Amino acid sequence: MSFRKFSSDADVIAFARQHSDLFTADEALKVEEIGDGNINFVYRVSGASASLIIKQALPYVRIIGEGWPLSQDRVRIEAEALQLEAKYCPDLVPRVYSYDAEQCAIVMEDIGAFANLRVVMVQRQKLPLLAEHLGRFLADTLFYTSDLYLDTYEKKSLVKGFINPDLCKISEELFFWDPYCDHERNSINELIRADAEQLWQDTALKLEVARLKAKFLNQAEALLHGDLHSGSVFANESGTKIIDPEFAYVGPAGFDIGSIIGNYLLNVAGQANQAGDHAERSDYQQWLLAGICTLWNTFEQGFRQHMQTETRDPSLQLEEYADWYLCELLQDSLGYAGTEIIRRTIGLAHVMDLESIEDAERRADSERLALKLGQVLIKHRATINSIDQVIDMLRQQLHC
Ligand code: SR1
Ligand code: MG
Repeated sequence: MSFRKFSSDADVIAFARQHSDLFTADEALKVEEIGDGNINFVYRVSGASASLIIKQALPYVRIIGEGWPLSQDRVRIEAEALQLEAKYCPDLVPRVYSYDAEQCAIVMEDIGAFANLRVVMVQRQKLPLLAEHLGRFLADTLFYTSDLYLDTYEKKSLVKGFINPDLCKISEELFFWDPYCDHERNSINELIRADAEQLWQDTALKLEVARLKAKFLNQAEALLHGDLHSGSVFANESGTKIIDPEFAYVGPAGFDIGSIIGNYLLNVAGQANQAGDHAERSDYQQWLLAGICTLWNTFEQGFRQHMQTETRDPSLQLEEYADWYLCELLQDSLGYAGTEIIRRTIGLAHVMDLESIEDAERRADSERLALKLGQVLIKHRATINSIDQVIDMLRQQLHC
């Protein structure tokens, strides 16, 4: 039998029954297609006693169609990445019940009790454990998949298992190429076109973006989630689930940290002009900045602790090396945060944090602020040695 897109609810239900033992034989099941991402189809199958999620990868990008073919190996990569992440932080990822290579589908835990972080942030909800959870996820997944923990053979085998050229190509182009020229894939609010054109002339910026891209292409440092934006995080008051690691590959650790910090800052930029009470929006911006600080501090503490107690290679055990490594990683993370912010503002794939601002002039103001934050992070990252300096620099830009 060869690959076939699910063609009906009955088809999806039969697959769910075949690949899990959650449901009783006589239980009536219903199916909803709940995918709102750019790339795949996602179904929720639910009955009276239980529910689960099925994600199917078609041989093309969902929002574009057959004109943008995409390897279905991404679904194997996602299933394996989720299973590996679950080894180190089982509470922070959905459980994989089953992976069917032929149907290019993963059957996994329904995380319907959690809300999409992008929506949470647009609605200005404060989740007390979010930043710590994200910091811990990053410390554990990035450390335990790096040469700081794995031996030579384990690490090389990890690199080999996560060769992900189609998905890497998307990021290589959408992060580091399109937004820095007049590319046909870009989507630019006419009101900020002049700002985009100015950015395209900024050679100092483009040099820094080229350096970040070179690391993305060459630095096989740790297994990345690869697409750690707010839409890949589901959270509530007591828990956090990180989903969708189909872009996983072994790359520079700062890319994941920067992607999520960039998404915090996209919301900060959006809050400047969202509808609603000014004091409430400013207070939420402060909460987001404090969250970035907590996220990094949790990450740094966890990662440093792992280095001190679990790095076996004596040549990497020096405390001064840990200091240097973490400072370099902070600077990389800021650079990648900047590229995420810029590509979400003038590139192909935009975000609700900015798009939901109805008034076009106000949206343009937030987009300009986002471009400014992105550029400052990319260009000034080398002057930064601590997260407190980052927050000071951001406050200066935000006048808050
Ligand atoms: C065509 S894919 C556009 C974006 O959606 C994914 O979630 C990734 O972020 C990608 O860059
Ligand atoms: Mg995704």
